[in-house]
Amino acid sequence: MQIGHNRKMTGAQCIADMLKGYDVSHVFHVPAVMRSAFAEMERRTDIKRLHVHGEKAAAYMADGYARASGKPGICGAQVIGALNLAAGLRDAWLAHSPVIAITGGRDPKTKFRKVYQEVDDVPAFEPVTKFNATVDDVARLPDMIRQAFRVATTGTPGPVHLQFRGNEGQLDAEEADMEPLVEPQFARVPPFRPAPDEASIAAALRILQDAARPVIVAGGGVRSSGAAAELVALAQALQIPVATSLNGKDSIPGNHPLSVGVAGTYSRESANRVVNAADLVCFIGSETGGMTTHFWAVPKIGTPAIQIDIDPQALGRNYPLAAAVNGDAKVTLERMLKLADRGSASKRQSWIAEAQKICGDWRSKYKEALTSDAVPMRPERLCHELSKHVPDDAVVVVDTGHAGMWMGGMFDLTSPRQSYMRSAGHLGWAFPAGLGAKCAVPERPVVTFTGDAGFWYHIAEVETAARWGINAVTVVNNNGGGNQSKRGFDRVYGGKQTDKARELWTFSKMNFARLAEDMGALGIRVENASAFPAALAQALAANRPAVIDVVTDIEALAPTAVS
Ligand SMILES: Cc1ncc(C[n+]2csc(CCOP(=O)(O)OP(=O)(O)O)c2C)c(N)n1
Ligand SMILES: [Mg+2]
Repeated sequence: MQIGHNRKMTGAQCIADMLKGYDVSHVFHVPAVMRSAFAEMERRTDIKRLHVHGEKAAAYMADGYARASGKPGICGAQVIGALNLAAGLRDAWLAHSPVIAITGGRDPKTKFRKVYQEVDDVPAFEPVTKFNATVDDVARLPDMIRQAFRVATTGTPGPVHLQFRGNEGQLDAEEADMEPLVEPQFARVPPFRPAPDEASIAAALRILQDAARPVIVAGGGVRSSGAAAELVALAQALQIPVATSLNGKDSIPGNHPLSVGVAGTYSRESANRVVNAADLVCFIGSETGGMTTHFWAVPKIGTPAIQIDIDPQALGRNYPLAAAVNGDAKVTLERMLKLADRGSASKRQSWIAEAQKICGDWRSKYKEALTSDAVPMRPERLCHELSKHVPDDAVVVVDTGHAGMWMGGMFDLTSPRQSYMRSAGHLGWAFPAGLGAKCAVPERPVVTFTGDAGFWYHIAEVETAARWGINAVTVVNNNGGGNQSKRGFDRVYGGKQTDKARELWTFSKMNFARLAEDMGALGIRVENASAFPAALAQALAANRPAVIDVVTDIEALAPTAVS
């Protein structure tokens, strides 16, 4: 398309052409918003317009789509659903996921007249967006849509909100002279790969190579930069153990000899032990936030540190730095690899042996639980079965709470082609996010892991998955309650929970396989560990969405972090 070729068109035509131009394949929404634009999308494009059951689920689907593909995920709601949608952006905000939310909003003609369903929604989007704006004139659609994609994808990615005038965004039905120009560069993360200055790279490399016991902590910035291969290559060249954050778990396969596991709070003991035994920590694409550092105890503040990040404001936020490198993770690691002194690796032989012994000790400690035949099943065994049987090009999507703890700690990725995406804290995120991921990468298997409390949140979307043929596999760790809460209630009830206490965190026993079948999905109930591999194979081969309902032990508690 050429610049300066305005022509008369409707907002709806402009939106449809631009979203197509940005390579958007799906839009997730609850009616009614952008009705005209959705009709134009049907006429002018092959964009799928998924009508779903709730705005929060729509936002989570867009988020899962974005994290699986790197392309902004688009979701929408009319004015009355706007805050439900805003609530769903909270995880995308915490996880730095590029989601673009479009809502209907106030019309100057009816403002302040107690018009039906209206409040001023814009302020509520402020804490969960990088850019939060109104489009009041149809002629502004082209530049505002471009700005939305630009902001969502650049620097540290994140959500954007555009409110279109009219409770249903009816501004899209108006006409103006417009040019639906797109900038394909901003259709996907990362649009730029800023290279750090050479002096900062040299300083960081010198410190890393001098260290006898360094460790790398790789975060979500490695996954959004697509820098996993470069990270593993540098770790190998210099012989440095790699821990990851939960968000960066797919930076290195769990079965790699240099992988020590996920560090922090929802973590694996070996990772925390290695990080705390290190004499230098190199953070790459990590916020150094509370979860990754177990609230700044892993590593302890004062441990010598270096940091690489695309966001200069992240550098040194929590750990004073011996060297700070500002740039894209992939180009930085490529450059470091080129300059690396491989001869320096030999002095780390004993450190690598120590790290591997710590990992071996972890495996021995948990071997019994990971291979347990107990009925009801142990969640550790379920994670172990997933490590063994998830396909090597799968996208693994994981909820928070115990789901995050079990899978963060006990599950291993076994191939660099696998992806791992996790809830940044919101229970119920994973199931719809897994559906969004499947929309983004339909050719790849998607396996979601959630607890039963997590699954209940958006269970209606099983019907959406069946209606749209979104053939993701959802594994429900079904223990009949939100048992991550058990410890806390044990504490307030002095260690002796009564039946009344259990009312606070347990549910009725449910057969999710049967519910799933009723909604058009394949449902499989697993009550015995030995039945799981065949169930997973059947679910992956089914030509419809599948729910594997795994009955697990309500007394099983995930190990807490060591520091
Ligand atoms: C939106 C939201 N509300 C509440 C919580 C607190 N929370 C964390 S885990 C959990 C219970 C999880 O239950 P379930 O998904 O069944 O997993 P389980 O602990 O039983 O394995 C709750 C309520 C949260 N993380 N997010
Ligand atoms: Mg549960």
